[in-house]
Amino acid sequence: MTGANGLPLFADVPRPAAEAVAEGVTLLAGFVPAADVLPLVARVADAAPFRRMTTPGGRRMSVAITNCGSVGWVTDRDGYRYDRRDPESGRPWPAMPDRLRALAVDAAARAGFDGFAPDACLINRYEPGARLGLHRDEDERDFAQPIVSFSLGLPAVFLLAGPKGGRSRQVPLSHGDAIVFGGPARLWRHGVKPIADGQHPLTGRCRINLTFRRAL
Ligand code: MD6
Ligand code: FE
Repeated sequence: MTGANGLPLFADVPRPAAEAVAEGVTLLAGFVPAADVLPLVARVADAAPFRRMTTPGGRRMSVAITNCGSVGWVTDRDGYRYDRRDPESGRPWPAMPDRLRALAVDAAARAGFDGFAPDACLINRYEPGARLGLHRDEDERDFAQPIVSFSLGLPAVFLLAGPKGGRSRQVPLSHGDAIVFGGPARLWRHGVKPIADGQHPLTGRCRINLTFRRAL
């Protein structure tokens, strides 16, 4: 069977192509199986609810976060760090579901990072207007390991500053997209523009982002 342009149509094309956004930044459009991932996020959030944490500067983040994995990323007046326990409950973070880990490892491998071994998954929840300022992810020990990012729900505009900073590129991220962020880009500054208002059939009025990291 052929499509309108005469090229073959494959009903079961396994997965989307990887697109190099920049050296070390790979976009896997439509990679994330939302129907599998969202229930796992809900289960994590039952055990460790989303909450807005305070930055070292004393501001409350507009983004609400939780974690799963053997460690979780936290922020408070003392700084940013990875912690084995949820500071709200004093309990260990929920374990990283095997299915999530496997998806993250697969995404990393598709972008050329074999052997990714995430021990932390930070889950961000954005309501309309929430944003993430330009930052570098530098609280991890091994910058040879990439970060794998899954986007679900409302769309976002990811801001990507190059190696020298300066004007950021804007990378649109849709429901189901994965980004692998590593190599030369691993320490580049990046952020998320304020989320536009909207409704998504699976998440409602929010965007969910999962970032898988090797922290320790
Ligand atoms: C977000 N992502 O998309 C925030 N960090 O909501 C990040 O801060 C991020 O997507 C490191 C690598 C990939 C990311
Ligand atoms: Fe980041």
